[in-house]
Amino acid sequence: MKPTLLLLSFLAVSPALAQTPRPGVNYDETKVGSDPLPDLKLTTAEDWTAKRRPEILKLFEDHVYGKTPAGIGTPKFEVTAVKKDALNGLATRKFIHISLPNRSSWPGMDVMLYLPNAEKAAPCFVGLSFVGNQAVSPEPDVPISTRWMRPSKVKGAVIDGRATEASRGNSSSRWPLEMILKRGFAVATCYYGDIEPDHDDGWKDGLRAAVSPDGASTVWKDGEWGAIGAWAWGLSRMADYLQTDPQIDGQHLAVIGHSRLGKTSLWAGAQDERFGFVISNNSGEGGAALMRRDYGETTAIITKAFPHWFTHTYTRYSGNAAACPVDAHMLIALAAPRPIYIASAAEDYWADQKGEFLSGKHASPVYALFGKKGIAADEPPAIDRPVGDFIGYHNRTGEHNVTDFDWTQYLNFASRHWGR
Ligand code: GTR
Repeated sequence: MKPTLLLLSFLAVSPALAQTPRPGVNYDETKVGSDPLPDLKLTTAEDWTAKRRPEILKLFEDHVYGKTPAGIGTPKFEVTAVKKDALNGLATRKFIHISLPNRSSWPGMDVMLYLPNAEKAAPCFVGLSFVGNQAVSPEPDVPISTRWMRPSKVKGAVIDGRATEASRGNSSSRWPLEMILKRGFAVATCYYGDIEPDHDDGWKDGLRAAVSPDGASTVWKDGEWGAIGAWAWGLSRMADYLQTDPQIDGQHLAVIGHSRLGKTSLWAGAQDERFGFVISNNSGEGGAALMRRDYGETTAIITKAFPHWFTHTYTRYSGNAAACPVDAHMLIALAAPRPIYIASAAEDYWADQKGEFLSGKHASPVYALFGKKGIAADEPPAIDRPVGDFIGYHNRTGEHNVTDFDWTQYLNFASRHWGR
């Protein structure tokens, strides 16, 4: 197959949607560039599974996220609390502490799990949060995270790097628990900072230092993992626990994440095929958006602002994305033939909505190898019009966020593919 040519724009961005330009950032569709995407080199489904998929996975390890080290250890699960009448009787709520007995310097992760109060084992959405369990849940008895946290937009919610009472429920609109539980799905979540605090030196207090032979003196080399890799590892440990819980249908786990945690969700889904459905909510650059398109955030911007998220090698592609042997369509393709959903938001130009659509579009030939339809349309759909079969896509009204509209599509997609 010939390398796919990036399509130059067919539609100029409508003036009504035009983004306030940031100096040095391109929002002009005619200037996105036309570098060809790396060739998927497709032959057969068998060849993809046995050869090409592992090759591409390794390219993402070497050039983008780094390799998850082997031999980290066997996690220990402690169910620390169970409440059978959570959310006014709708759900059972459990807290599970996941730790590594052989890595005692890592404080471990506190997972919050909501299960529908039903006889049948429930399929489960698995995702990390930005501000802790107390911010996800509307319930006042959820312990407040004691870990380091980034400053919050909500006044008083985080003081001196710690969450306060004012953080309670702040993220609950992003986690519509009732809606999800009423549809028969469970939700497992955990604060991402439990795994590694999200700042340049956060790794020193997180999993990566605990696992590295050089501890907090480690000098990270090309191909070694970054924070996204560590967070993705945490998602897989949540899957480990969920597969032991008889109230969970461990064959039906969906991994979900927003923004930097959407990048994380894609990387977790790429590495861990137990995630039978992968969801990227507004993941943008370094996630679902094609890096070869110069639109909104670029490799140059992200590697300067957040070098700790990625492997060191990735900085080579700053201002030079065309030299990177992978692009986002290959990351999406790593989910094949499992269902995957990519969501954009109409005001989230920074994440490059069209670049997110095109990664799904250009991953579709891999799904075709398996006799599955990805995205048939050549052009992004109208706002609020979901498209796609095994690769779903929508561009929702509004800004960079997770809303009920997004969740409705994920629930519908999961129900459709899982017959639930
Ligand atoms: C932005 C970053 C994006 C996205 C976002 C987020 O500042 O440039 O790539 O990850 O943060 O995670 O909220």
